[in-house]
Amino acid sequence: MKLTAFITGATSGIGKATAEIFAKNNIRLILCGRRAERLQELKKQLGKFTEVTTLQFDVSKRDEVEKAIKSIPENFKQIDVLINNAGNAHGLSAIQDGAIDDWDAMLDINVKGLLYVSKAIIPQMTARKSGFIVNIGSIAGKEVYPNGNVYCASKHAVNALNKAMRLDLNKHNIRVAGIHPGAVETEFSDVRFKGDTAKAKQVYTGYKALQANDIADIIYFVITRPYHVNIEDLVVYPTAQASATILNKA
Ligand code: NDP
Ligand code: 8X3
Repeated sequence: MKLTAFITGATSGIGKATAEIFAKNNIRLILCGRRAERLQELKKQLGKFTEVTTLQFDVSKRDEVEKAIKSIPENFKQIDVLINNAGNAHGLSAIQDGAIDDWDAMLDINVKGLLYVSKAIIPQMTARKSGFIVNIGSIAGKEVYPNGNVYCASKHAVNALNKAMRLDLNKHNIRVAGIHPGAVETEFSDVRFKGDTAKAKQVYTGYKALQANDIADIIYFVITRPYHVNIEDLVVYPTAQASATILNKA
């Protein structure tokens, strides 16, 4: 049976790489993000491999989420796999120096956005007694590092929600998995440092960071196990990284 996957944050990085590997393996795709041009380009590229539809919305805007999900075309409506991936860090500073707008963005997008999307999709999974939810957390959800404060809090919340979903959806036969990467070379640091590309580049220099397709491969592996197998929690580091703060840089 052909699977249908709903991927948030598909316009860049881990979400985009996941869309690519899913498309090449004939998974039907609902691709989401705010950047319309990128969504159109993905539809054009990945449409060569599978059926693709796109939804442009901001996960942190509850009305937009509900409206977008209601507008899914009929032949994409049965969602087998939800990849809760959209998210970013905004800023990196001590708690006393943090910008409240950045805090709002991280909690609204990384936590409430994940909840809004999940709330709109879970009922069809419980009704069918089948489905797979993959939550993209972070090592920032497993430990707290200096200046990471609110981003770490948002990813600790994702970690907690991943566990909560496992518990609450267990009796509905729904699989739930959390994947928690260390440093992945994507647009993540450009966003965190608000377009300061030199600073962003620095994050990934002196060692081989994970690449988006390293995580996408793992997501694909996780969702393609036999239905009775649920990989609940994976922490994935680059070899050069031992914790959020220990990096073996040249
Ligand atoms: P990118 O910045 O490359 O991608 C982020 C994606 O999230 C984009 O597609 C962006 O799309 C989407 N997004 C961001 N804000 C919103 C929003 N308000 N509404 C809808 N979509 C949004 O980063 P990554 O691929 O690295 O990040 C993906 C996930 O992985 C995030 O949850 C991140 O926290 C997590 N992660 C990343 C790590 C890293 O080192 N890179 C490590 C651990 C976890 P658009 O702008 O078009 O809306
Ligand atoms: C991204 C990894 O270490 O910058 O979640 O928080 S880190």
